[in-house]
Amino acid sequence: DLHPMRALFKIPRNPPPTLHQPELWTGIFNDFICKCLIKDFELRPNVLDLLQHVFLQQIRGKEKVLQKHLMEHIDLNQHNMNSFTDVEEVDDLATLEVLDENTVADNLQGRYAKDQIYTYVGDILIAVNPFHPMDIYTPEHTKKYLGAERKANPPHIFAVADIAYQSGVSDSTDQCIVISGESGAGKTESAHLLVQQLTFLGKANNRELQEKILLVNSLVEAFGNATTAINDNSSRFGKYLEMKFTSGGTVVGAKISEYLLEKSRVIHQAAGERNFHIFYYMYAGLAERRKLAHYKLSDSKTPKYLFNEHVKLGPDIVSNASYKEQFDAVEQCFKVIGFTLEELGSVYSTLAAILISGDLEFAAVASEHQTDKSEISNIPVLENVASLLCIRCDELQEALTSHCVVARGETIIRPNTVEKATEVRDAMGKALYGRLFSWIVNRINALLIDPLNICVEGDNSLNIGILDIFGFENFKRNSFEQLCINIANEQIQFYFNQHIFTWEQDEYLNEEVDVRMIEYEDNRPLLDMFLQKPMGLLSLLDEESRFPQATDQTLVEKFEVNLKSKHFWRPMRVDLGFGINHYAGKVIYNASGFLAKNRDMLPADIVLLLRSSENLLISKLVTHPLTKTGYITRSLTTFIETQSCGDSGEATHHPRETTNMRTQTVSSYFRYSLMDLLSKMVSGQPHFVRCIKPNNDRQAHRFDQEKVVVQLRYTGVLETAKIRRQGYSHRILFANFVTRYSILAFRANEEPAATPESCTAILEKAKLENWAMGKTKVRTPRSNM
Ligand code: AOV
Ligand code: MG
Repeated sequence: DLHPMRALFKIPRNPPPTLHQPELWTGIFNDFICKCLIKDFELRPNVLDLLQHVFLQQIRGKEKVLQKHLMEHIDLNQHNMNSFTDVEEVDDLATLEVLDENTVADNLQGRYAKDQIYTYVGDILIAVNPFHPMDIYTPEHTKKYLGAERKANPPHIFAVADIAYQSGVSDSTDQCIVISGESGAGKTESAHLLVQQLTFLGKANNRELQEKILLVNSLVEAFGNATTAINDNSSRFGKYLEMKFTSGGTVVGAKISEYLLEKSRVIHQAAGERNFHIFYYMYAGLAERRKLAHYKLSDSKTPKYLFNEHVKLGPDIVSNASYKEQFDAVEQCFKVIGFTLEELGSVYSTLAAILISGDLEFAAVASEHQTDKSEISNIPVLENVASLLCIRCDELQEALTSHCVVARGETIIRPNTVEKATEVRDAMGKALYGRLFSWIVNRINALLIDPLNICVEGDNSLNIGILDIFGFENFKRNSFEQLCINIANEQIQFYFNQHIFTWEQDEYLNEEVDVRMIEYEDNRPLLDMFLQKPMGLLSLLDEESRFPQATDQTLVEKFEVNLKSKHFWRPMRVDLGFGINHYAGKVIYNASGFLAKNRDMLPADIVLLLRSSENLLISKLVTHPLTKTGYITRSLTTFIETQSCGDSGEATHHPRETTNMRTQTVSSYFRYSLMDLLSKMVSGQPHFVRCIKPNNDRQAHRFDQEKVVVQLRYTGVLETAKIRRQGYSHRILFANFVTRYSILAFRANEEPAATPESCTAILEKAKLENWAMGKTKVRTPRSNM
């Protein structure tokens, strides 16, 4: 029964051709290929090969083989038939007749009302946050989008996973999916869905591995996400998850890179915000298991680091059922991924030590000679911390309340004031947490980078990376963390622009194709203002951080004198305030604490003490040069030498370790991270997902047009639609075009040269119009033209 084939190839019913009529079949085949061309229905090369093979077989009269192949083909590609039915135009904004802000917003709103949260702009996916659970991520959907033609199904995040996977496998090139959008827009959820679909696509032979990969996100997010004023599950770090596949497309492992965890959250949370999830999960989980005491925690007195005076977050932590469940889930993730019970115990001890250290109190010791000495006023707390960290109590006290200075070869011990001791305490908490986080990530990587050693050396393995960072933020009060987060977003936007506009239009010029250039908002001047050396904002911050006498006030003044940019301004009546006109809007920052946060000092006394810990994990945290932690002993100058803008090769190397005790500043580490990230993104073929937040109240079914229009504007969606509509993006190298479509104008056994002439012959034979011939590529018309 050739019925499905009949529909696909439009085989006449009356009279039906028999398998003995080769000319008739060739005609049908040609029509089919032609239609593919016109409909912009990309035949994947392997499918085309198969088809050609099938027809060649047929022409030679091998009917049985033909029939088998055809049936197989059709079996695999049932969905292809849909692509010949008319597709709703609104699925792709680039196909809109009228392209302006309102039409685009109306279109998205109309779709949103019908719960169609996904829309394409050419090859880019727009995802509007539904703010309610959707039933479009079921196993049925997973299957529906498997190897499906883009137009066969409504736009979907699974389709993005599929195209990345298919092009990765067929072209043997690394792929990179870049997810962007402001805080709470849905980036992290999208990243989860992509991993889910990619794991399915890359069917591991090993179920266990599949399960592990699916758990990675949940585990790192328990440690790296927190409730903020904008998002209850806000990412407080940047995450690049690379899934590794064999050249044949089987998933064999995963690797995470983390960027710039917001460590300051450990010791302080802004109004209405919380500490990292894991602390609450653990607290509630241990309480339920009656194990709080084992970790020196008390259920009657919540640790200060957990208790936010702005929110009523007291006793409910212990009884919170969801926290308890989450704790079980996190522990399960740890176990499945392969952490040992001993490691788990060490992780909990470290977390408990951090929490309890926040309750250490200092009092000034007044003596005749020195009035700036301090001592710990709650020794039982000190004992608990020391016991959890497996270090000596008296040594901890000493490291907190005094510090060593080496002068003329002599070591002198100087006391710490109460203020200084408190700083050291907080610095220790932040450092321990930051390093614990990096250790967990590194450990996951060790367990998950091709654990079965499937990709032997020399195998062209394939990476698909998913970038999910912290989104653009604008709070009532914005500090150093928001500045870093927003610069990172600025960088991603720049990369998007480069890819979509600059490189695209350069290609027009190179190909000498005459098209109208699209104007877009270039945020390069802004990025330069931040990153340039030596007069960019980050360089100025570093310079000021090196002066012991500098204050946050002198820092802001330095900015004001040196930053000659219309994007920088000083607001009236805001002490220590400065404003930046970001691509995504104006933000006023408060420079209070900038210098201290940037210096991010961890006294050597604390490092040496922790190194002596009998807890292997603790001593490892401060001994090993963990990648990406960026505090230990890296020389700033070595570090800066490794950063030549645009030199992606260099940027991936970590700065050399030196014995220099000078600590690296956060901003220089941040700059390095950005370069590292960029080099990763540039090395793969990018796919973009742009998340849009439909309202500020996290409400389902509410579409605030104004809010959406602002996002569409700053992300350049309209311009993207315009450039995609020009259609030159659908272009094929001469060689590929000739291989794919030669059958239309040449005989099967002919091998026409990959020249414009051959392409022209094919296009003319197919009776196509609106095509354009470049110098190396041919632009084919799209169905919407
Ligand atoms: P973000 O990653 O973009 O913010 P999230 O991915 O955490 O944003 O999304 C915020 C919330 O929106 C989630 O917790 C869900 O409640 C909801 N949400 C998002 N996408 C979906 C979806 N596809 N289906 C259902 N609900 C969704 V930040 O990390 O703050 O920048 O730093
Ligand atoms: Mg997130």
